[in-house]
Amino acid sequence: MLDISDKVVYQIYPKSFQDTNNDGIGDLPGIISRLPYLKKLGVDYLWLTPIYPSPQNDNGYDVADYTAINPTYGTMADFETLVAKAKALGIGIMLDMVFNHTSTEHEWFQKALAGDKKYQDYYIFKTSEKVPTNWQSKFGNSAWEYLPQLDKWHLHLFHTTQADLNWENPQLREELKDIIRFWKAKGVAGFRFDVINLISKPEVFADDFQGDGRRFYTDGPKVHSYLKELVKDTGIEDMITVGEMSSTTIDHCIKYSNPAEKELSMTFSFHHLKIDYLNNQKFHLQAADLKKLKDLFRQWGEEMQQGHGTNALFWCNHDQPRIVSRLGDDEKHHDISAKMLGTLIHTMRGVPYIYQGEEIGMNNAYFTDIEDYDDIESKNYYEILLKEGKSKEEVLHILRQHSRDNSRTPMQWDESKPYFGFSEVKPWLAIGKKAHGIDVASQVNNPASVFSHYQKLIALRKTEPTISKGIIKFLPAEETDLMVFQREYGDETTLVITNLKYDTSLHYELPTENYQVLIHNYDDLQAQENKVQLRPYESLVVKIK
Ligand code: TEU
Ligand code: CA
Repeated sequence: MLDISDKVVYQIYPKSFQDTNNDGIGDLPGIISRLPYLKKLGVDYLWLTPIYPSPQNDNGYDVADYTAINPTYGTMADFETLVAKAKALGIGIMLDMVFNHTSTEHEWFQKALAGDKKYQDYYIFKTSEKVPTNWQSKFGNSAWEYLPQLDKWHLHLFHTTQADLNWENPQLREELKDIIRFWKAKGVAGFRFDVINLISKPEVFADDFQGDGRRFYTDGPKVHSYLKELVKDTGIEDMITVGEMSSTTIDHCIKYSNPAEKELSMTFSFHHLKIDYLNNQKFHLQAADLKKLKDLFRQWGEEMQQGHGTNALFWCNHDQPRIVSRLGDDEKHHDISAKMLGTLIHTMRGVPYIYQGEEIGMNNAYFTDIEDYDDIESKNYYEILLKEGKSKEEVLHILRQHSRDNSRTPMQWDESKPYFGFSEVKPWLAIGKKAHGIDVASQVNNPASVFSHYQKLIALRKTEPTISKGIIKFLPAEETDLMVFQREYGDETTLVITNLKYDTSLHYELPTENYQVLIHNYDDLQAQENKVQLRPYESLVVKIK
């Protein structure tokens, strides 16, 4: 089994990372040109979100050809160069496998539309007088689309042009294994599996009178056997793999990631990123529930450990708002809170992920007009929320908090250049409105920068066995906003004490006054013997002697 305990993964959204042919869109040569930067940061793997031919209705998660490169991003030769150059730097490439659905422009779906029975059985078609079930798409509205030319409905848990695949069909499963084999042969180091826990649909498709239908297809009856078969038949159990698990449970994530199960190396779960959803609804806001956050980190940290599962540790990705704007303070305590949030993720048990721009503290987009947005989910919900009676300003306020475009604004390389050095022409999505003063150029050689703090966190995971291999134990903290956990390995203990809030100074009594500070996000430490004071967003990591 691959030892990934001291590894860190960097997620690249190629469309927004670096443009080199001045079409305003990021590309593979752009990623190649930034490998030295990524090496300096110290990451071990690069997860690329989909780079395959796609109509881009969902920015590439609508795949039209799984074994080719979208010409907008470059050529297969560019990809092979990226793999080789990354490997020469000790960096592995992870590709995104979108196996729950294909684009309706995929040749399989086109053949199905043309009446080819073999390919119709690659998808989920239903003949029905009315919509087969009342299930909702995750992007809003019905999860079924009627196809007049076939007089059938097809299932799409996401956009109407993302048709769900029928994993019951062994021929389809063989096709997907060949895709894995193709990229393995290209030298990729691992795979991220998109919403892989939705692939096992129920025998009977019934209406859901308690919800949007997700309870019928999430962590479905055959999901583990499908995964075991895919991993075994493609021989990827010794590669780094991660499954994106939508609305999942700890028990399933233990089964998905316990090495004895021979499924995946680790899982993404999202419960900790719904603490500011009112009634679990993304586009209805509430203040972040920090007590719930603490409980979730403890529960997922300790119970996954108990079951020998592995959490992918993350705040940010291409679907999530920027964490410093979401849970930190991007006005008064920008760097301090960005460093605190990074410290939390990088000292817990699991494999940390850094999303492009998180390492320099990039903020949300703060767009002010629906025309600024690109994301299909945001545009769908703009209409849905207006129909619910919300005003335009209310809806734009909600999108400013939770739109996926918050994380998709161009990477901010160098403010002295046009478009922050991302491109020489207007990018496909506008630079964020709170980008000023936040760029790689001003941070990469500044020891006090957010970048340098992330560099230290990554290095700490490689030098500090308590962090890479230690067990995790959450300690009681009477203050709601104080999160305390320790990592134990052999006779060594590392303590992580964090003040999650902006307006309080909290005190904590260390078990001894013999400690060594491993990393800290303030310049000075306010302590009397073993009593430390934690100012707003203060995060202190100490090794107990
Ligand atoms: O995301 C699935 C997913 O759970 C999120 O899209 C979430 O449902 C959505 O953001 C609402 O909160 C994966 C990809 O990460 C996402 O970019 C794709 O749009 C989606 O699957 C479909 O492939
Ligand atoms: Ca380009």
